[in-house]
Amino acid sequence: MNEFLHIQTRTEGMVAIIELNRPHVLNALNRPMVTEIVHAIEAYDRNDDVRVIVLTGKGRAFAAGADIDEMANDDPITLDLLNQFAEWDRLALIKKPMIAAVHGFALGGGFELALCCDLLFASETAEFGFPEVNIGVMPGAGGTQRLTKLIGKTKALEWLWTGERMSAKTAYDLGIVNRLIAPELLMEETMTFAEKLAKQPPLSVRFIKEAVHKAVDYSLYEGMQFERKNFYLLFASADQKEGMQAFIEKRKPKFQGK
Ligand code: CO8
Repeated sequence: MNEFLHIQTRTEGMVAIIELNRPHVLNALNRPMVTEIVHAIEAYDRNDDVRVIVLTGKGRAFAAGADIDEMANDDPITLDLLNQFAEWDRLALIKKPMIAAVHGFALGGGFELALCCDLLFASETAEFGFPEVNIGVMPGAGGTQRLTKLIGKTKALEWLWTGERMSAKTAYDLGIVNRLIAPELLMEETMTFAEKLAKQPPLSVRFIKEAVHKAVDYSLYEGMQFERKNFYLLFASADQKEGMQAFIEKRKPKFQGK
């Protein structure tokens, strides 16, 4: 039973929606909540029925960052022993597509959580940022790395140093956000996309994700070798046979995820 999340599946169980549910503190991420988020995502990653995972927030924020009340009196040794970021690291191993549907604030750890997702759909009124510098710290769950890889060193430094909030439009222009959506249509449009993605052949979707992630971390040559291996591997799947046969027979393919 989750204390800090509201969870449901839609589209015949193919799309899982994980809603952060601590709206009275703008979904500030305390440690048990992060554990719940990671466990819920991992469980859906293992569930054969689920093909796409959507993450969103209840109330007027996606998440306004790590819970400042919880960590205000921490010291470095406590933090090291807690080793809380080991849980965040596991999000990088999720194989299924994850979409963040962001409205309101996505700040600090909340922005980092959104950046752990593969795609980011934002309401036009969403606001992003890394305000950690304003409270004497810095991002700790991948923010400096993921933002820099997305928008480059000089722009990332400016946002990280000033701690200023970025409008959804700016985040879109910088290539952080995939789609800008009217607030009242955010979930509807996210679900339309998620349902479309859920009907794509799951193994292709998974291997494409893996290969694209390697492109971010590997040199072009290493990334290309990895991509090629996954391309060859897909020819062992029933969905490849079905997909190509359906093309030849001019009919719609039926994919089974095998
Ligand atoms: N932690 C704890 N409580 C919070 C947080 C937070 N991050 N953000 C908001 N709240 C609480 C407020 O204290 C307030 O509670 P109460 O009603 O009991 O006073 C309630 O949420 C509503 O907030 P506000 O009244 O402040 O609402 P406003 O609309 O006036 O302001 C803001 C909204 C601008 C978002 C403001 O709340 C704010 O600045 N929040 C803090 C943002 C921030 O600094 N985030 C970064 C935190 S540090 C971090 O994320 C480090 C990441 C490290 C790794 C992650 C590990 C999980």
